[in-house]
Amino acid sequence: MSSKDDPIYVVRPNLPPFEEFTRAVKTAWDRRWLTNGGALHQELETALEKRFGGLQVSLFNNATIGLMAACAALDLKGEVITTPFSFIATAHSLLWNSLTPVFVDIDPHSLNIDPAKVEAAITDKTSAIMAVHCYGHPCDVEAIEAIAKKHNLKVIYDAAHAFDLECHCGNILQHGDISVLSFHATKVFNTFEGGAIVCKDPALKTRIEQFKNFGIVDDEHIGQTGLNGKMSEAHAAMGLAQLPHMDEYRKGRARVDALYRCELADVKGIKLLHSGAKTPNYAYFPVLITDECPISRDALYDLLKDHNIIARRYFYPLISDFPMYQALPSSAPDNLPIAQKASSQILCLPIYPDLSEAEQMRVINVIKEAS
Ligand code: T4K
Repeated sequence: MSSKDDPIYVVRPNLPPFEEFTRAVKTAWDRRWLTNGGALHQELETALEKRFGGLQVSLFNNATIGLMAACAALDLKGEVITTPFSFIATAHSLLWNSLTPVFVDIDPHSLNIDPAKVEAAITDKTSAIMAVHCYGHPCDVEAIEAIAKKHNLKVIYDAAHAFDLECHCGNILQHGDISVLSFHATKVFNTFEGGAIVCKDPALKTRIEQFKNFGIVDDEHIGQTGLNGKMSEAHAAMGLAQLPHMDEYRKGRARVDALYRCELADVKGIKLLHSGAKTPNYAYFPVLITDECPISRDALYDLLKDHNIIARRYFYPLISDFPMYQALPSSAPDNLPIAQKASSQILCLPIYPDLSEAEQMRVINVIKEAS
């Protein structure tokens, strides 16, 4: 039973019944097989491949290492066009591969990378586009793919927010050369920490599998400067225990999404965003606190905190404003006016499957009273 003063966080991890997790993990105990591609790892990988309609899945210990592996597996060089409006891991994966991020502005409605700006930023050094389905709102995949095809570029989707997300042509993960999912505790599907690379090409999956296992080809050969990106059996057990509950989790988040939309639709200065997905995953509930709102975004964020409601400003500051990116020519604020504005107005409200109506009304009432 929660009290009226208990903290309400932006997200809380989905948790299956504890015994379902321990039952799964006990099988690894009994086998004394804890990591390095064990039976649970294999079972989760196969279950996800089936769920994703036959795409190739390679499990990882988190999405950040997955993004780094994706760049290495595609042998990217030079510049990669990307969005400044994301979690820092998106761009860090490029720096770790000695690639230069080239930031382009975002679309004001989806807050995803704007394909029209992508084309203008292509140079003879560009090797790829790294786009993000921010908040589980699909990118304009067709436009991105047309540009990539025309200019012979690779496409990586940072799909950290995009588990169980369908655009009008089906599973969003079928697009691009590679998509990278996050299974972090705060994500729609979690394995405590974890992630996966999804691709179509079995040969590419083989390179990725070797990369995540130190680059080992066989017991006498190392093919690449790989990393340790493996998912353990305990993490895979958590994933297997979560999978049967995904529909109920989605329904819970859809209920929360619907109540916000109903209660906040007419609140002055609160702009609701729309996912544009055929089947949304309701991963986040972002709103923009616009200039018409009587209270600023930061004042509302602080006010919610005073009520023990821990909303988050995903994504403020912009990646391009952090020290290791600031000096890049593409980081200049006048190159990114829409992203700058969105970053100053964004607020992600609490959403998770078991957020109760009473808890959610606490959030809504603070916003309504302030607006
Ligand atoms: N690309 C994108 C677009 C991403 O958003 C992310 C990660 C990545 C790549 C990289 O994925 P991973 O390498 O992590 O797989 C969180 C997450 O740590 C991060 O995974 C996520 N994006 C990012 C958007 O959010 P923080 O620093 O905001 O997390 P934290 O610890 O403040 O947690 C948020 C709230 O969740 C807390 O206020 C309370 C609640 N919480 C958190 C944890 C960890 C719980 O209730 N239980 C928990 O166990 O980064």
